[in-house]
Amino acid sequence: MIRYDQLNAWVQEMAVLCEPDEIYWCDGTEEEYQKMLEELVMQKKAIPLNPLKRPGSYAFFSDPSDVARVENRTFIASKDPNDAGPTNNWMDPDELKKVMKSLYKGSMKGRKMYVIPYMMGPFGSPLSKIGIQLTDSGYVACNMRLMTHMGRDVLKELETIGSFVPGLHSVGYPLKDGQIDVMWPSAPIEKKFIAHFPEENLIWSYGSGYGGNALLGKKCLALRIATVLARDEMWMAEHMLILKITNPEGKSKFILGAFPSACGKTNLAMLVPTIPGWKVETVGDDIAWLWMKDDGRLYAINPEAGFFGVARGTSFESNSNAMMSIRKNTIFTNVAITDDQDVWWEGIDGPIPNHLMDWKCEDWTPEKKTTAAHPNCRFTVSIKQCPVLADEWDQPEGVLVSAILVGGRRPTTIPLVHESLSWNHGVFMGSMMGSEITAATISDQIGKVRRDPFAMLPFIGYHVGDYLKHWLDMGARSNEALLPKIYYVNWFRKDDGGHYMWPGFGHNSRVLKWIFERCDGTATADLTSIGYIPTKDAIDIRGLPMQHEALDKLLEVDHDLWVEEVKSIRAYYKTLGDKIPRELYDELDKCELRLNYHKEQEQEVK
Ligand code: O2Y
Ligand code: MN
Repeated sequence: MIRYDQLNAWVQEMAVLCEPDEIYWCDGTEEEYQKMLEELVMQKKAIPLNPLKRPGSYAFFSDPSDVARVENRTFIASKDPNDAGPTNNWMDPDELKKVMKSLYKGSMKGRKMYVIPYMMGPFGSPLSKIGIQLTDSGYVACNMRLMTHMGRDVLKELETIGSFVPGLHSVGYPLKDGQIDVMWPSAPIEKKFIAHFPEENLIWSYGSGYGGNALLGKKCLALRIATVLARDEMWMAEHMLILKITNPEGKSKFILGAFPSACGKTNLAMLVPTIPGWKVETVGDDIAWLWMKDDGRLYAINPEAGFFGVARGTSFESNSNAMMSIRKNTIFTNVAITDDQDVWWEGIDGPIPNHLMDWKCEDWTPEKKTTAAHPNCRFTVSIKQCPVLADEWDQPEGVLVSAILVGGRRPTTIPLVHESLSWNHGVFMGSMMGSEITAATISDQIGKVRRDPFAMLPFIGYHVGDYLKHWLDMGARSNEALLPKIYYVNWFRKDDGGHYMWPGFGHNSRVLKWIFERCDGTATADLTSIGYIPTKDAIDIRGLPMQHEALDKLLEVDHDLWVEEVKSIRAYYKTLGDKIPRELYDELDKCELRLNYHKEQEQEVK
């Protein structure tokens, strides 16, 4: 049982280090939230939006150097570098603490230190975890209120849960006596550190006020630290959406989806089906925590209580439910502002305005070469505002997982959907997923695949090989009949002319329907070298705006390309070192054998 004097002692110790002018314990109430926002407006750090158009909403604008997660400044400071593995930045924990302590010394001078008690996961869930974040950013405190269960109730729950994950955050911009603050205080890149100490379940973040760097409940706790806890306690912390899908007969299932950033996780979680009678509802759009109950089945909770979604590209056409979620009580970051004080970004509905204030707070007209909103502009909103929120979204017992989707952006090779042959084969699929590098990514590797196992590469708090082994170990605790099937989906196949072959968005419900029916044993599939593929008539194509031949092509397995794919996966595994589990090499070998056998058969027929 945690003693509150332990918590107080830590808060005092950090306050002595950071020297804030004031310590403020957040109670999580609506009144407090409104007061914090008013204070930020008074300090000229936020602008209130037009109450007739966007009631209760505010816009913030970051420093141009602080606009996204900083992977090259994110560290896993385990004692042994081999525990962080080849995909993480590592520093010795004592050395990193020494460097960071010298930065934290006096870093909150002239500022208020907010003490934020927050809960990741529903109250009363066996998996939920408490975090306490100390921060000198009012913007962060307001965002945490929307993104987590935050406040007094969490301190009460601490009596039951007994422990918390401490997180210290400073924007790294102390104020001298009488010094005027800037709109978005932050530190230069070389002084930014997003540090995780997995052996102590400790998070230290310095120098950035933006998103994943600063809202410590999200990527730092609910993924990096949680992956370590999950490994040790036999559960899973994953970068996955959770959706509920209901068929016309009223039967529901829950499906998870692991996709890298910019692959439409939020859109899929809020999808509006184009097939009559089917319904999709949202449980979560970014993170899922999974555990196996005594029945041998996997259950999931969403540890978050809000969305921190990419605004750019969001419209009534691409995601009407997201647009309805952000009608009010929303925090916008780095969007453009219209002359009547509403928000705007590239890809939003309607014509391009003749004049805007851009995300750098400068005048903007369509002649300008720059975008008006930053590409990583965001909305923060409570999940409760989602019009298609599933009733089960915060039930402590979680939701039963029927299927897990994995996928990325692959213009070639990967069919629209294929089903795993077994749990281990599904883990193999997850281990090789990734997206093709495009000109939009600054790289000399255009055309190659950037692999991102289970979309977790930036978020695994330990060695990637051990992480994949943990997936296999979870499966070994149950049996195939009880485990969810894993499906590799690819909405991003292109034809020879470079056009997307699949219409995507609401039409993805056609693939979800096939998966739903596979789980029920009523949909048909062909066994191929790479897994089960829908038979020609198994995908519901009523009203689908595309040629049937294109669907055939989307479901084709190109054996020559897959032989190359296998080589590329083998080369990728080598880069990850010798901890890649033998079982995954076995899956790779079996896939290669099946492909070779198929080619031999083909040649015999010729
Ligand atoms: O740029 C940021 O700090 C946000 S990162 C983010 C936010 C919401 C959901 N996912 C992500 C991500 O990078 O995966
Ligand atoms: Mn994410």
